[in-house]
Amino acid sequence: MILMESNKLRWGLCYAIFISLTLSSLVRDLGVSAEGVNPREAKQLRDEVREMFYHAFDGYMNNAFPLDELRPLSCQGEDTLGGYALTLIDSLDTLALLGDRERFTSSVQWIGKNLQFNINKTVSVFETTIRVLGGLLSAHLIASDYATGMRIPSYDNELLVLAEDLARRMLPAFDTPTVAFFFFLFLFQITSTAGGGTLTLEFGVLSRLTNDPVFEQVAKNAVRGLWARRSTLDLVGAHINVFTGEWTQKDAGIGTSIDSFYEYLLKAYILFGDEEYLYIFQEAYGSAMHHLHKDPWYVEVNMDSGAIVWPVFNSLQAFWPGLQVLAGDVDPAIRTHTAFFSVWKRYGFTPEGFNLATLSVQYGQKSYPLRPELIESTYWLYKATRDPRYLDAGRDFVASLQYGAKCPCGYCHITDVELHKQEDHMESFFLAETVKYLWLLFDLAVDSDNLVDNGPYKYIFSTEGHLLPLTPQISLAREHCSYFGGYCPRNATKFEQSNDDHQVPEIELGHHSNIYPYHESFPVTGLIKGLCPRLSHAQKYGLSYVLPEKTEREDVKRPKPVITSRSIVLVSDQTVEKRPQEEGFTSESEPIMSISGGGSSSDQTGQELTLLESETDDKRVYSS
Ligand code: DMJ
Repeated sequence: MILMESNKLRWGLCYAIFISLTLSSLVRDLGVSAEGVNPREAKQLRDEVREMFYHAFDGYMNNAFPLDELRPLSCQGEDTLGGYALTLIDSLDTLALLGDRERFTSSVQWIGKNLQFNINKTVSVFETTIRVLGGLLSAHLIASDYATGMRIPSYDNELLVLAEDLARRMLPAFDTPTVAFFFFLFLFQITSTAGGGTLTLEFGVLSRLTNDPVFEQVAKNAVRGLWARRSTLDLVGAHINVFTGEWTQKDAGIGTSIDSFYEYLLKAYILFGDEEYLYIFQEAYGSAMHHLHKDPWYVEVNMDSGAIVWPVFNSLQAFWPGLQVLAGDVDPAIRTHTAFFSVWKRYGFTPEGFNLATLSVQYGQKSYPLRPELIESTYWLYKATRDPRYLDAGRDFVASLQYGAKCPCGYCHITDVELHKQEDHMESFFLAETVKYLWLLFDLAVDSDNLVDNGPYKYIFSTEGHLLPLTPQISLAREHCSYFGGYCPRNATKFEQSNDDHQVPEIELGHHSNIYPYHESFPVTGLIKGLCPRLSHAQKYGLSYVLPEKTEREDVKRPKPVITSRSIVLVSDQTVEKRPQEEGFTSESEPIMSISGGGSSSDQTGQELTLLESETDDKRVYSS
């Protein structure tokens, strides 16, 4: 047994050295750009991205609307979600961002008059929330507000009414016969962690706009339910059975099936000022950086043992550096972006999976379905650092899309990044996110004169790229740790302790006038617990979370809270816990690495829900 373990250890160490040597040369070889983008070229590129948007948007409107999505090769349409003119809804706030008052107005008016949800449909709760609900809410917030410069005079809350109607139809997905044990339910037994943990922004905004707390509550309980089932390593798995609470897929990672769970923890805190999300984010982020981060890459590990199961980069991981910028952890974000971008440079696109052991495209994961994540992170890093290398990366993205993906009526998925073969499909997120982040990147370099970077509010992007403003109606937070989230650079902060628990203490950011002026290597000093005044959530409220009952690992000797019937419990004695970052990270302390093949990299498996209109009363009947 001991011999086996030491053999494994030897192999693990060899493998680690191999990985670090080969990958660093890959990054070195492929991460360099030719001549930098100058201001004139940035303007041209911004205009080119605008044309890209209209090539695809007009292609959709002329050939597919009112169906959900465009088939850009054959110039036809298809219903892919629920038959709700999905691409139009997903495009609304991009139209507003581009300043296209005419098309924004006519689109909002068409949707207000024609869209209805009283049709029997089977839909994905996750996709419907992030694409349709999020699209309606962001457009409502723009169309109803003078300050955005895009207010529609005749607008009478039509999109908000639709959003509320849609969300109410989804509410039964959160009912559960085991409510005391588990706070949420989806009618399909298995949900991805991202599927259950990516509803808080849209449902929270809706609650604050309608003054009905139910939406916010159910979404928050879903997060609590997931977090309550975390492993002793503070990791969550990829899929969970919502009836039994058992993880059906125990691979923990930052990409496929989990990604936006992390994203929404931090963003929900920033948008709503709700410290519970920050507390969970800090725990989850700290653990991810400890167990999943193999600088500059991220791997998937078994959530219980921490052993590597997937040494694979998957394209959904590429949002992470952007999230790290939002959290104020910029240095590792820069390194990881360079690594991820090296994959793009190698193929001209990022494949869904890239094997870090063989340094080749992961079998069965060759496609690039026009995903935005790497571009999103590029925008955030440019915003944080103003390093021109990110504009150079932007130019590469444009070139790849123009030469490889452009097709007669829009932009095509790439089925194989090595062969650059096109497929007749264009996901709505191409217009909601991919083009939006590209345009924002170059606009930032030109004049930043847009709603997001120079608008009346600070905005949070939903995971679908929809703009959610920190207005007083939505955000209880004042200018607290917003753009530095839960990870504040210590020397850029000033804490004002307040006796009033409800008052959010203010933090002064080192670079206040512009959110992110030039990057000077943020001296990130570790997790700041709770609010920036260094009070942990637990210290402040005496709250902790139920953990699954299981034998504690020898090496995880953290005090566990008392279990009660609810997903939060009171604990009297809270000691400040030492986080993994503070403990230091050495490769010697890593678990033995193992490699396994096969598997899939599908996107979040949206739990499905059939919406049936009841004949007899106002109560809707839902079946899967
Ligand atoms: C989008 O629908 C969202 O960004 C989601 O969070 C992940 N998948 C796609 C983009 O790749």
